[in-house]
Amino acid sequence: MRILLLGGTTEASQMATCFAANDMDVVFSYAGRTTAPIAQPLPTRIGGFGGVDGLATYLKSQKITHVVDATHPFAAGMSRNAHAACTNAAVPLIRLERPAWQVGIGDNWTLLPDIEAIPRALPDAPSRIFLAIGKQQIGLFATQPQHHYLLRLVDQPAAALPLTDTKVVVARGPFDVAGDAALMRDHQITHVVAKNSGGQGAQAKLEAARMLGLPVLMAQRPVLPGDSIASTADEVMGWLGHEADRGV
Ligand code: 3Y8
Ligand code: NAP
Repeated sequence: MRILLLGGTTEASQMATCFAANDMDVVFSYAGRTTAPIAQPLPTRIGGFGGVDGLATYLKSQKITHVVDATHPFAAGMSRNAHAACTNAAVPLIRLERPAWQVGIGDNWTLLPDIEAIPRALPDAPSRIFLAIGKQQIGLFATQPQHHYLLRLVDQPAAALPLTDTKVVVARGPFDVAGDAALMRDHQITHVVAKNSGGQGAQAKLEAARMLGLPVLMAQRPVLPGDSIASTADEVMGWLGHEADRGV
């Protein structure tokens, strides 16, 4: 059994620790989105595969027998490519995915179908927006230049940002409620923008928003293919054991 673990999330790091503890033959894969990703206890590759065909070629050349997709719920491109490549190559695939956040008492959420729908859901009047969605999609908000944007990014931006009135905070999660509440108060935030990532790493801003009585514009997750889904590392280990029993 030789496993490709598609990473980039807390769950992927937990899965990596489990695989390493069991001395399993695994390659960990990062997209290469950040300058200094967290080191993993497994042999690690960094960078794209070159689409579905590139991934299929990788599976064959590396003699991968199973793929665990532990990428982020919003990493739809990778998950869709993994499903297509594994289907073509008849390599078993499972997705390790954390449950979505559910709105709770005291939350003031507006649910949007995706990130693209959020800019036009913002108020017309100039406001102070906490954009905690990374850097890849902040350009969408250029259509709403009247606002001040607080951007939390993993790395200092290398190029000019597509927004004018911004304040950048460079920080890597997981975050805590007290820190996020202080950040929002210090920057007099009026609205929080988030994607329904689930998990603990990005949840603090939602609890801080509830504490401060701030509205949250929440993007729903993309729909992903595949019917083998696990929510814990143990479930993945069980699936692999079952696969091994099947002689796969
Ligand atoms: C490169 C690997 C681990 C994984 C830690 C998790 C938790 C901390 C919270 C906020 C939200 C956001 C963002 C976030 C969190 C964890 C997890 C998570 C959100 C690293 C990492 C990589 C990335 C990529 C990065 C994205 C961006 C998203 C920032 C490493 C640190 C906003 C998602 O600047 C960029 O281009 C950043 C891009 C994709 C979302 C986006 O669309 O911009 N993650 N994040 C992975 C790779 O190269 O394959 O550098 O160590 C991983 C983590 N980020 O092992 O403990 O599991 O979610 N990551 C979101 O959830 O909204 C921050 O600020 O409140
Ligand atoms: P994406 O849009 O779904 O993927 C775009 C392309 O990036 C993929 O087609 C693939 O390139 C490459 N890629 C993505 N994940 C990869 C991986 N683990 N290993 C190798 N190549 C990968 O991905 P994304 O949303 O930019 O996320 C990139 C990474 O950040 C993922 O590992 C994800 O888990 C992590 N992350 C994302 C978010 C988020 O909000 N999107 C949050 C936290 C962490 P090729 O087509 O060339 O193969």
